[in-house]
Amino acid sequence: MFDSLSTRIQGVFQSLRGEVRLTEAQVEGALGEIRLALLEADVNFKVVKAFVDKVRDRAMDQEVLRSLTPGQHVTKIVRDELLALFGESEGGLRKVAPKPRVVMLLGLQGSGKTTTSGKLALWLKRQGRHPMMVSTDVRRPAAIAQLSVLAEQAGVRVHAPESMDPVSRARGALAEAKATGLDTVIVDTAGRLHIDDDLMDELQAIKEAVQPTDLLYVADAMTGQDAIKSAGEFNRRIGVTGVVLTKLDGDARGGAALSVVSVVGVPIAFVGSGERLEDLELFHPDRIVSRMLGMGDVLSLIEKAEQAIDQDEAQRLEEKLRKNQFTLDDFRTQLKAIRKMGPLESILGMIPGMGNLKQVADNKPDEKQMGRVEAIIGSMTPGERRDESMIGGSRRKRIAMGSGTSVEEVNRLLKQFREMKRVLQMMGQGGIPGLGMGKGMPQVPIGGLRQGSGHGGDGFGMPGKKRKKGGPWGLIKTR
Ligand SMILES: Nc1nc2c(ncn2[C@@H]2O[C@H](COP(=O)(O)OP(=O)(O)OP(=O)(O)O)[C@@H](O)[C@H]2O)c(=O)[nH]1
Ligand SMILES: [Mg+2]
Repeated sequence: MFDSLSTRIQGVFQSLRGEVRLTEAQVEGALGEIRLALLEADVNFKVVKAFVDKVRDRAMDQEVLRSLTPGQHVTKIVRDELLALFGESEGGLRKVAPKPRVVMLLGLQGSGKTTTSGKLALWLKRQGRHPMMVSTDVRRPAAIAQLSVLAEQAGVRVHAPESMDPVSRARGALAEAKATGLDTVIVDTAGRLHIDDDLMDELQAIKEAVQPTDLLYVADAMTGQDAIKSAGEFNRRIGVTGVVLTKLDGDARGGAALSVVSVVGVPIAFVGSGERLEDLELFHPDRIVSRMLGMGDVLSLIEKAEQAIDQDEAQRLEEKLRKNQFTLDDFRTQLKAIRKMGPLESILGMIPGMGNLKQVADNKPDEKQMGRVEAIIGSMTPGERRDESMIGGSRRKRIAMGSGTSVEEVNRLLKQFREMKRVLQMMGQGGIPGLGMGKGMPQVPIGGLRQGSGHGGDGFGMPGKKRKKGGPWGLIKTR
């Protein structure tokens, strides 16, 4: 999301940052480009106009223009105003709710309501809550089954009564949650291609019956301005407390996200960035804006790493690394952790300066090849994994056969593993420079992946010699 918008905005600022003095004409030129970039990203034109006017007002101030770092000043003003577009809210569900809390999802057909119900259930579970789900979509025969499958995947209970009346299904779920002590009821609802009175009446009736604290409008980001128009309509007729923007992994231009608060007047609660249950994130306006301005989304990255990496495991790995006892087994653990963090593309997008690098996209570590690396390590004996120096020619042949790879691949992996060990050793107390994280925190090597050139794009990607010390895939610290 926001890829081309980010590239353009960052381009504007790069040209400004070098300037010792800014003229009004320069600022006006930059604003013109930002205006175009926003319009091309499908941001509502009224929103764009108001935004540019506000930035202009603040940036044309003589104090800004004459300051020592006018470029930075203007960047900061744009950052503030972008944040204002997203509203004050930090996303998520309402802070206060009765128990059990009822969360109702609404929206047009195919926007992602049912998928988001499943994602939300898993998200809540990971927050230590005890959710249950219910489908009130009785028109589409497969809809109820779809929700049950998701509930099973998320490992949460689903209320599945005989009744085919949407209102009594929702009511029944609430009663069951009360009786069994579950703390959240997620109510999935039917969608329509277009807003119609029948649908609105049904939603209204469900709402009155179960009194949801959170009414989340689920909008497909790919449909841009249309999604927002209907959000406004749902808000007027039913009342909406937050928006979930889905399919941000697609080539949505992102304008919808930037317009929704101004146009509909409700904050973005969550964003969906994939089809898997894990692909739901709390909406953090400040992080998204930082990402857009090329400041990277380091916090999200750290959070993902924390979710994927077990703290004790991290300590253990760090200890081993220090003692130079890092083995192929540990390496495999890391690979698994990285894969748990989600699609590599979305991870790369969070690293400062990486999001827009064309060559990163082209050379990004290939998930398939990570699978091959895991297969190779899986075909080794425990002894071999502990001490790779014992893996001679015939063992390599056996491992290649066992993993369905080639001796060359095994050789390459071993060579890269040794190199990685050496580099990790060298980096020692490294960490990622410039992240402003204090010393003395445990460091988790989640490395093992390298983007860019150095080894001919083999995709196995170990931190190569050419990488700067402590690059993003080197050591990541956890809190
Ligand atoms: N890529 C991607 N696909 C998504 C996302 N969220 C949902 N989908 C896909 O969108 C399609 C529709 O999702 P559903 O959850 O069935 O949508 P719905 O709003 O419940 O649809 P109806 O019940 O028919 O109104 C499915 O194929 C989902 O896998 C997302 O964040 N990213
Ligand atoms: Mg559905």
